[in-house]
Amino acid sequence: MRILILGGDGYLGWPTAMKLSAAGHEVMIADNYLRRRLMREIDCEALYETPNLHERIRLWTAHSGKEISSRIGDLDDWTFISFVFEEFRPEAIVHYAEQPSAPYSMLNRAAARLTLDNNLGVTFNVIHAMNEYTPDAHLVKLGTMGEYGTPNIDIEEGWIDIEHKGRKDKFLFPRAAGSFYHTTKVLDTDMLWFYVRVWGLRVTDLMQGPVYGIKTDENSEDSGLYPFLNYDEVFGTVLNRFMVQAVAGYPLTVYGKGGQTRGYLHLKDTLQCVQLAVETPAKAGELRVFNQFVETFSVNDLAEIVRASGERLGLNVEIRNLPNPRKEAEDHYYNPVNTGLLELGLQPNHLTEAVMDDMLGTTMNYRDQIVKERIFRGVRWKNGL
Ligand code: USQ
Repeated sequence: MRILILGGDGYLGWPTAMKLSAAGHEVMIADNYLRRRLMREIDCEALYETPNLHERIRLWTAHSGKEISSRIGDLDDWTFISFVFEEFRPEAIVHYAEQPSAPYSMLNRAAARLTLDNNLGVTFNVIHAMNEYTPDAHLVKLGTMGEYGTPNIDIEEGWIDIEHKGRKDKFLFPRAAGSFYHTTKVLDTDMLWFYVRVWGLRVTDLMQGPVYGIKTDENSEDSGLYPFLNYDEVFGTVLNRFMVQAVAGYPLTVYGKGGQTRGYLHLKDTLQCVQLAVETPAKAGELRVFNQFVETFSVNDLAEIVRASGERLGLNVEIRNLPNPRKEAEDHYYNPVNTGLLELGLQPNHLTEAVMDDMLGTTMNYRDQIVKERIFRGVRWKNGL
């Protein structure tokens, strides 16, 4: 298939590009290096340097013998995105091209505005470009489990049947996001659902939990192909942060009581899920939603798993509960359904001791590059920084 990966330079986008290229698809990446720019601007650069997209692609071709093409530009700019769609005519589009950080979106007004404009603007342009150039293509859009929040009932897979005063109908499962970033994903979902209804687009919306990990089948022999590994408070996800904290000898930063529970998955499983979704497209006029995670953990569970792994690898890991800078439930019911992707064939990679030790061991290779000041600065949900 011809697959266009929007945001293909990112933590998930680059490994996805290699995975789909390895599987024999024709891959084009579009990216404007927004993530790299924001990381530099707020001093949240990743644990190690990563080559730019052109260099990454050269390394991938040398490693695999396969070609990936790339276009650098802003997908919020209609001239650029329409050029990319007209030129490449994708059969599938994987859309990661969003500002992905909840804390970034809560920093200040300008950061919230950038998140709103970029995320909604790009999704809007993608929808219009599909309608104009590739109306039969399939959009695989990265949403987030955080769209649902933490309701006191089971979380269904995207939709819920409701019986009200003797009548029944099916609705999008109620959304109650916990950050402004997550809210932009809810707005994306609503916008997609509107255009699916009126224009009959094919869309898969993946409600993904926090991702962890570095190595995949494609990059494990060449660290030049690794994705960014962020450990800072803004762009790092919790388990990746805890690994770096453990290596740095920095007490693990559990926010509040640590009972916050989410559905987690290894980077390899993100790739499997996206590949499965791309290769079994949604029907025309269907908004298909999958809950994309493998297992649930509380923050306390993760801290304990990292502490135990550290002990096995000779690190002395401390855990510290900090006042929670976010506004979120710290002790709550959480029971989301995730059968859709398993039915499509997902073979989960669980967070076993071996997986944890391998990730922590890899992180230890970069011990000297850790900048401790980046680990915690306390971006508060109420008044930003
Ligand atoms: N947390 C800590 N200590 C830390 C960092 C985080 O206790 O040092 C807690 C947070 O308060 C939260 C949980 O760990 O309760 C997860 O936080 P996170 O930063 O790993 O994840 P989040 O901000 O929700 O965002 C990440 C990705 C985002 C994706 C989302 C999936 O950055 O792109 O959409 O995970 S989900 O969480 O399911 O919404």
